[in-house]
Amino acid sequence: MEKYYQPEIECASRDEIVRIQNERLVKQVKRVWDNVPYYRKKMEEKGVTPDDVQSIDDLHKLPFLSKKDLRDAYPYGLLGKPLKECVRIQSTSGTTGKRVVAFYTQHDVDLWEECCARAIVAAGGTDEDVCQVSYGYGLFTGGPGLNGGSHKVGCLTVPTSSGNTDRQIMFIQDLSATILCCTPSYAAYLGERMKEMGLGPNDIPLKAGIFGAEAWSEEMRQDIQNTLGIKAFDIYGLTELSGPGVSFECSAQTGMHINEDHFIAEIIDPDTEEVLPDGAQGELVFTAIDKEAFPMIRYRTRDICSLSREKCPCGRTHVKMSKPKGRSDDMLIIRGVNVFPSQIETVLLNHGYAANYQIVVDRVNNTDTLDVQVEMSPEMFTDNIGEIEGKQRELVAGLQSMLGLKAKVTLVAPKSIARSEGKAVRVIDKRKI
Ligand code: DLL
Repeated sequence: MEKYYQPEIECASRDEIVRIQNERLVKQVKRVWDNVPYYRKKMEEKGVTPDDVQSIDDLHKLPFLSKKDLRDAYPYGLLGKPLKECVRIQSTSGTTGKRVVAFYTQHDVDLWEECCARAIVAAGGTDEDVCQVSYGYGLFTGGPGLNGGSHKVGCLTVPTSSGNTDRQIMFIQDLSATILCCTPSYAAYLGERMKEMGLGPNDIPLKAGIFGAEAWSEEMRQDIQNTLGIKAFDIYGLTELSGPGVSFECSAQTGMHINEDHFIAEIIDPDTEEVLPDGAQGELVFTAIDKEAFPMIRYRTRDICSLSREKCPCGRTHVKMSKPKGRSDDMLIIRGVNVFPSQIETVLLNHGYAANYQIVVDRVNNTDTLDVQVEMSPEMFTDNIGEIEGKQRELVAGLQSMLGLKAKVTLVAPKSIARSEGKAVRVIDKRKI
């Protein structure tokens, strides 16, 4: 039987969801107009006032916010509440430019943790469970978010944070952890390390994993499910909107329910900014209608996916987003062809490789080059050059048919590509250097 953390809202009728969204959106726009001069100026420039926004049908009139706005307004320019009322910050890793610093009131922390609790219950979690949180703790939102959600559900929470893989496996065994929360790449690495230690799925009590913070393919899901003997659930979120739990997967495992009582989702064409209909693929845009300290309106995530309102067998009524296939800023343009790392991952896993790979892009004599370095597993490892070349040719053909582009494939020795304890770094683009 499907369980819910907050059934009255997770399974609310469409009319009820729209009623909540209308009410909260109107209030939020007024609050932001009154308290956030940065966004008020953007509204004025677009000729919109709070009176123009009477319901969610008017959302399209409002200006977008982008990462650039966050940088320009850093650190306090988008605060929706006096600092005195804020109780926490979290921050992104800031690999591209300035870090994003997001602020939370206690209300914001509570709603964030509730979203994570919904995700844990959707993955089958109850107060009988032991939930090991192996996302990083600290400025990154993964650890604190799932930690808070786990408390709310009443699980025994094991805050291992990331890293120290042998100790992770020891705690899973000794404390009988039933739910594991970490990035999918770290889950895959835990599985690999278990194999090396001679442990199989029956040697650990895990039943479910809640994996997110990076794009991962269906093939990778199957791999992790088999190695760890669990059901693997996707969870999505971003620091700007609180962290993990903006959306989460249910037992159907066919997309993530967006917590629509807190976040209104739109899909836009990233070039024309036109709002696209359900089912169309485009950039995901969110409006946080209930957050106080960092009230993002029409925030452009750069994540590429589509929305579906098809009835879900789990009973939840909130709209579902497809697995993001990558970020529009992760998209590589190679000799004019759009390439997402997730497409390459699909080909590799379909050919029996694990998700240990690196994509190196360069420009030689004015032509882009795509070199995919893939690790052989210990079982397939060979030093027979002919055999290796045969395997490489197979992958070149597989990539050619998926991408419509010729890539170079280099098979490398087992364990030669660095493992990640958090978000995996898959792409090295030397063209920008
Ligand atoms: O990664 C929050 C999070 C923590 C989500 C733990 C899930 C689990 P940021 O560091 O701000 O926040 O990065 C946000 O990560 O815009 C996506 O590009 C990517 N992302 C997050 N979850 C997924 C997912 C956290 N399930 C950025 N699938 C987002 C694909 C994801 N990409």
